[in-house]
Amino acid sequence: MRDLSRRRLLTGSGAILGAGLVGGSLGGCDAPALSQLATPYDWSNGLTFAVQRWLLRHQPLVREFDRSRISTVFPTINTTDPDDPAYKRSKDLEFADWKLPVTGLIERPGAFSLADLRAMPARTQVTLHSCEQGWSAIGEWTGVPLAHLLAHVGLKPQARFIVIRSVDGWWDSYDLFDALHPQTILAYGMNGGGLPVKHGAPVRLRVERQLGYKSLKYIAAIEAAERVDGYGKGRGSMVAELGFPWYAGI
Ligand SMILES: Nc1nc2c(c(=O)[nH]1)N[C@H]1C(S)=C(S)[C@@H](COP(=O)(O)O)O[C@H]1N2
Ligand SMILES: [Mo]
Repeated sequence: MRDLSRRRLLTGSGAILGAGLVGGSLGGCDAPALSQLATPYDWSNGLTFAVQRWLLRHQPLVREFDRSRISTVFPTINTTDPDDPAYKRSKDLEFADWKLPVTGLIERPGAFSLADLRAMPARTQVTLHSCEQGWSAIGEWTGVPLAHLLAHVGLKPQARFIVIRSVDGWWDSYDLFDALHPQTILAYGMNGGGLPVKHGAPVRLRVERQLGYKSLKYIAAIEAAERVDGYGKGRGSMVAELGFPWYAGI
């Protein structure tokens, strides 16, 4: 009996690893979480990534809360008002001139204004934000699903990652598994109003299955790519270059 369950466990974990590596092929072996296995820490990150991809293979939604659960205080950290002349000008115009370029491996590249995004189908979700710095808060976010925008512009078949850049120099990348998740949205509204500047106006990303640092604020550009090892130092994100995991699944 014991032997059988042990064998089952072993084949089970083999399946998990296999699924992770195949799941990785949604993101590719070039997924930063699987391609840099230099230290035991990298290995454990890679294993976390593989197991989470397997557990979440049916793309379940994260828990959504009732509006009554929205936190009265939602902390804000790092950049809270980008010190960038073009951003400041745009902010003074209430972002009327703001445009979001969508380029790279895209059939119909374009640039979208806030009004363009607001005219697209919207999703509102009340979710728990968890920051790696040890705090969490519940907020309501309204925006257009990234999947909708990407379907609108058409991803080329080679596209496997979405690279996003922010006004303050933050940048990050996401494999299609997370980029196309229904709760991955480009949010322009928070708690029933517009998105405040301190929370990333005019548009921020919400990636609900990862830690707060993956939810980029002050989005400036979106690009579809086949690989991310040509960006920056090749680790797939700014925070990864600082030593944080590229994949911050929770
Ligand atoms: N462009 C940009 N995006 C960012 C950050 C930032 O400083 N700049 N901070 C990140 C971190 S660590 C967290 S926890 C959340 C914080 O979002 P909030 O300030 O709206 O609470 O945004 C993330 N996205
Ligand atoms: Mo964070």
